[in-house]
Amino acid sequence: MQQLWACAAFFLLCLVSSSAVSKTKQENTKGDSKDAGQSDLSLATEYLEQFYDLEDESAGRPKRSSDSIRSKLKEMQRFFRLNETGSLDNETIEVMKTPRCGIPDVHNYSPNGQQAKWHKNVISYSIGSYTRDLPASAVDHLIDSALKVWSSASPLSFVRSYSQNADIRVQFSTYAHGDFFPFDGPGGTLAHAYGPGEGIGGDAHFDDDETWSAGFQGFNLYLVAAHEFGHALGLSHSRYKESLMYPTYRKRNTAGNILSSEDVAKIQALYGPRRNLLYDFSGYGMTSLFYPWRLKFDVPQTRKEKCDPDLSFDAVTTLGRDVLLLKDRYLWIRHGQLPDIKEGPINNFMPRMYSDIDAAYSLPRRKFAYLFKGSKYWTVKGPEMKGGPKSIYKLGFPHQVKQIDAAVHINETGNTLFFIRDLYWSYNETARAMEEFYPRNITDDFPGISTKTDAAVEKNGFLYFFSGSEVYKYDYKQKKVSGTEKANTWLGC
Ligand SMILES: *[C@@H]1O[C@H](CO)[C@@H](O)[C@H](O)[C@H]1NC(C)=O
Ligand SMILES: *[C@@H]1O[C@H](CO)[C@@H](O)[C@H](O)[C@H]1NC(C)=O
Ligand SMILES: *[C@@H]1O[C@H](CO)[C@@H](O)[C@H](O)[C@H]1NC(C)=O
Ligand SMILES: *[C@@H]1O[C@H](CO)[C@@H](O)[C@H](O)[C@H]1NC(C)=O
Ligand SMILES: *[C@@H]1O[C@H](CO)[C@@H](O)[C@H](O)[C@H]1NC(C)=O
Ligand SMILES: [Ca+2]
Ligand SMILES: [Zn+2]
Ligand SMILES: [Zn+2]
Repeated sequence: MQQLWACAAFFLLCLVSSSAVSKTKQENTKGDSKDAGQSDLSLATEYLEQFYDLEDESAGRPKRSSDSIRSKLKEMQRFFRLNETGSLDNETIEVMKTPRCGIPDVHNYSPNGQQAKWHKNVISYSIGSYTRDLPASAVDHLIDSALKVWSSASPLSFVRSYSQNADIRVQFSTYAHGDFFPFDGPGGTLAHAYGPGEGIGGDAHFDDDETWSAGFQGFNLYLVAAHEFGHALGLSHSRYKESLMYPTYRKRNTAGNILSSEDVAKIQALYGPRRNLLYDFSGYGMTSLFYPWRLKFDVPQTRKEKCDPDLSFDAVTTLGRDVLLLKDRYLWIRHGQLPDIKEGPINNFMPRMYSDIDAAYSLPRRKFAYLFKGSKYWTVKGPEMKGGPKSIYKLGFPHQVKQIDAAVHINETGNTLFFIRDLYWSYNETARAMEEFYPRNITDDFPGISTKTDAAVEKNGFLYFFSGSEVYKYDYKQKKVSGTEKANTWLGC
């Protein structure tokens, strides 16, 4: 009887699935085939922008050529060992649709020509938030097991911490969660992690719109976490399908060893071979053996004291719901409500950007920020700079201008204001041209703003001018300063 039911159910399933197949086939032949081609093309360009550094077209300024798409496509096909056709064949589309890690395949973890690594062997980790899919104890266990994958192949060991300052902080989030990598709902990107470093360095984020499991349903948390921890320790993506560091997800047996010989070689190239702590004392300082925590202080302490009353900023901009604040080589990202702040050296968020940004602004309708340094500016979307630096003279500045003090986009007018000493320029983002009759005198148009401006940002209908450790809150409908505050209140101090 049970068997009969199974058969009946199976038969029904067959009917349903074959009708589903013929239905989609009909739709395909009936529907405009250009639509399918179009959606594949937009999938492909988004994919290449996210993982292969393809320049973003909607950044406006320079047009992207079909040649650059073709060459990026070939680069992607080379990475995945597909035929390098430079066209969107079925295998290529298939790979692009496979759920994967959010870290680019061309991500450069060695901005200084030196691969980032932890300069200590005992690394702390904390679990800041949990998924709804699994009991907390199961998450604890899977995270612990995923770290053991690496400690069993290297001299590293991992200790659980309950502090905000753990080296590797694990969190589950959906969509925008306070860094440059918003998640994308079910499928697509599963997780991402930052390479070794202060602040956000080493942290691993998991998309909680995925179904996480300890087995074969949805995505296996142990497998994905072990991959992400590879990034947290300094490894980049592998082209070898057998490697744990291969970018796309594949269901596989989790019982045995999940590292390929390449994964082992890469982790040992960074940290050396695994040592048996009980017996092998060779080449291992007695101090570090008996006081492993001492090694923690090998990491240079460059974190800014954010509640210093004299703290000032070089540049401030909103980006979606976030506020980015930059100072020297440090970046804070304030996500939504205080006190959710992510922080770290700029190049930990953006591998090719280092320090001393002069000004920054963002266009809310496009999801871009522009960062200015000297006579150059960069476009930022996601974790990557989009293309190389561009010249500010292309925006219409005269050559006497060598540096911009502050920039702010005014959402209501669609113009961006650039502040340079006691003058300001107005750039029309729709016309992509500097407005006529500028520059104008700042003090004439912004009464009360007379000192040099370090940074400016618009928020909730007010303009905020940062000058040293002071912030002037300017009401531009009333044309007057309506209050002042300390710059560090923007970091919740
Ligand atoms: C590559 O191209 C050859 C010949 O066109 C074809 O036989 C093969 O299946 C292709 N391989 C892949 C991975 O697309
Ligand atoms: C690619 O897929 C389409 C539809 O899925 C099919 O019609 C076509 O024959 C496939 N092409 C190749 C080269 O496999
Ligand atoms: C910008 O202005 C548009 C209308 O001009 C409005 O719909 C949108 O909410 C504003 N965005 C922000 C971030 O203020
Ligand atoms: C910006 O340029 C557009 C198109 O040329 C124009 O319609 C608009 O009025 C300009 N905006 C401002 C604030 O001048
Ligand atoms: C701007 O206005 C102030 C006050 O009126 C004046 O002292 C200053 O010289 C002006 N700057 C320029 C460049 O015109
Ligand atoms: Ca996702
Ligand atoms: Zn990855
Ligand atoms: Zn993230």
